[in-house]
Amino acid sequence: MLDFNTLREAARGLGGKRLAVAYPHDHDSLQAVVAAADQEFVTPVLIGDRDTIAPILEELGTGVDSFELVEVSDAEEAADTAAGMVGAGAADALMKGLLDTSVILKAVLKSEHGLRSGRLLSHVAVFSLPSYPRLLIVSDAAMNIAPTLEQKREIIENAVEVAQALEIETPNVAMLCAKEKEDPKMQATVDAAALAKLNREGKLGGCVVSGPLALDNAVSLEAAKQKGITDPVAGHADVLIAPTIEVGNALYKALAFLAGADTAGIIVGARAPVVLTSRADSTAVKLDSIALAAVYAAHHGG
Ligand code: COD
Repeated sequence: MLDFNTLREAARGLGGKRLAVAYPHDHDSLQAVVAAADQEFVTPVLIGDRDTIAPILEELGTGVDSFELVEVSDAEEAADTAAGMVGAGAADALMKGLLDTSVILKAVLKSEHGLRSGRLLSHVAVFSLPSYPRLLIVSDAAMNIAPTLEQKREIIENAVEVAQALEIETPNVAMLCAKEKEDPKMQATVDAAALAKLNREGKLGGCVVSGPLALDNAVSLEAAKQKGITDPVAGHADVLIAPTIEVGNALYKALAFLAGADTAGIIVGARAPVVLTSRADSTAVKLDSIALAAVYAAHHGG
């Protein structure tokens, strides 16, 4: 199984994949992109304003002429141009620079760019934690706001694809809820039980789905034992599926900002992965997210 060091190793040398970077007008994004190019994770194509990008690259000890650059006049044009390049096959992955999340997501969703594949797009975050012996995948922390049962099923399928790119062949998927028993007053528990049943019936394959499960029982065998929970996923979750964006987002931020996790995140479900980190994320998070996109694209032939 990969940890983040082996993720970086796996990405190194994959540099043939072209990464269209929309509006890299900030130091952190460009620093990550320069490092990703140096380590041959990807070949970046910068889409933005040359006069803004050139001095930042100089500060970083490199020249703008080292990169392919497509000039655009504003953030929206950058998002549309980058999405169009990926849709047309001129790039293999997309990255958000200094622009609003909704601007890049809307560009990705525009049918004319050809990036949509008919599947649900969802955000998949991967964490390496000092306190957990395996990688932990969380979805959806950033895109789908209040997923329906069918959308949760697709969120699971997307997360499983990322897990498999990380060499977790049959991931354990925990449907996060506030308790372990199905309760008609808590829709999340009803959906969780329905998805676990689909999985048992063989209608949702490639993984083992369990739920409803509270967070402690998903990640701690001790906690599960104390509650008398005997479940193959309990204590061994590879993937945590959040019932809403608020749960997913708070979990992401708690792991990244309070628990000292290494973090990477991409949107999957389109024809190519989208690196979608937030402004507050460090350069390391951005670099690891590029590595994840490169490994995912290589695994899925994107
Ligand atoms: N997957 C595939 N198609 C989608 C998806 C999806 N996840 N979401 C919308 N679509 C399709 C719809 O079917 C429709 O055809 C078209 O896209 C437009 O749909 P709308 O009208 O719902 O789209 P928008 O542009 O109003 O909203 C889409 C967003 C992704 C922008 C919206 O869901 C959103 O704001 N999500 C939260 C983003 C956010 O603020 N995250 C904060 C944490 S980083």
